Amino acid sequence: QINEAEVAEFSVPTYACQRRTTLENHNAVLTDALSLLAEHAELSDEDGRGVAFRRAAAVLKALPKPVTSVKQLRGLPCLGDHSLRIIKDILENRESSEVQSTKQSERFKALKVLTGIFGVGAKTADRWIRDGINNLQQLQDSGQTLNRAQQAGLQHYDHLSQPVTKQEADAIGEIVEEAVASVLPGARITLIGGFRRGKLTGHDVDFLITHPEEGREVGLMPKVVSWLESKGFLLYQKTTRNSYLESKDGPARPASNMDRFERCFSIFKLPEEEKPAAKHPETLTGNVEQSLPLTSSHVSAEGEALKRWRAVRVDLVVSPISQFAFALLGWTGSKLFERELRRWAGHEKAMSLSSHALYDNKQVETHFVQTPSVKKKRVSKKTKTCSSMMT
Ligand code: DCP
Ligand code: MG
Repeated sequence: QINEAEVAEFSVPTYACQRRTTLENHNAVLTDALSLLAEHAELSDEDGRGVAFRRAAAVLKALPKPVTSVKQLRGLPCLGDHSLRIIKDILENRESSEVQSTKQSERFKALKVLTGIFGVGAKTADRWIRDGINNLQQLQDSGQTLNRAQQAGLQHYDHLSQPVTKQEADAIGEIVEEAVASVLPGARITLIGGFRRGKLTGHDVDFLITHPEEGREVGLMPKVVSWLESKGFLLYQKTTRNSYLESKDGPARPASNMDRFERCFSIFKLPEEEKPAAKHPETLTGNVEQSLPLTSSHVSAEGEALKRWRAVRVDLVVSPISQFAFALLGWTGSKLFERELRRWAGHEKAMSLSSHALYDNKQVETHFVQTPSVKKKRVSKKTKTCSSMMT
């Protein structure tokens, strides 16, 4: 019999948002394995399993040193039987057969390549795989109809599958800053997403834009986009407008975790500094632009100056200043941290958190009205802006 006190080596709070978050991961081998299974579950429409693996990985990431035995994990939260089995396998046999077979499965490889195309989600990839499409070449040969996003995603696949560096994110930040300052002096931009958490690379660059005067941000995005387009910085863009106040279920209760800010999904054409033979790693599947170097170039009519550039995914979000704190919090991530923060707010504090506001559920309840036919929750005007409730 093992003495519990002896083996309870680590203490980790239940919710990921209650843990000190660090970029230093002492258990990368284990968390990579669990993250791979999470990714596989997410791509297979098994979100529940996906979250379970993500939570288990997050617990291991929070540990101050490498785990050497499953006994050390006794009493830790979020480690289900399945995750523990994987961990045990790796600790005892150096690898997990389930992880290995998942990684090597043709279906997983195909899902990864196809969903790696900007604009392609798990459902579309699954449909294509059922039609016998497993890679980019087969997709191109198939004559499948692609939407505008997917066409751009396929065209710039090689660039977009390379991680974006902090240096590139900063260079894009300067361009966005200039765009925003030109169309609305006084407007502010903030780097959000993974780079705000201190990550050194990311799959895209995210920016939050606001103006210190409420309302001045209205109509800003189309102007920023026009400016960027006029200077040739955009290879693709799609803007979705702000639908927060017009949503039918009221501003307090977004139907999904997706926020309703005005947002621009784009692919930037980032000019690269001219330096001799910038070396990039080989691409994994690079079927489309195989003959092209990673950095594309234009030769002018005179055949001089090579203008090198690279495609980068950039997300722009505009928030009114009254919701800025919530937008900043909601867009800093990670996705699991945000999910856990909302869960903690709801379960432990009886509050509803979104990227727009924080509501005290008890106070909101008092404003609910009940219509005769259906029980419909409505929020009175009084509770619409609740920045003051943020404690
Ligand atoms: N986010 C969210 N809900 C959305 C969109 C984003 O909660 N509908 C949050 C969580 C993310 C952050 O915004 O952390 C940015 O989204 P990304 O997908 O860009 O994720 P990261 O920036 O964290 O990672 P990466 O480095 O891969 O870009
Ligand atoms: Mg990001």
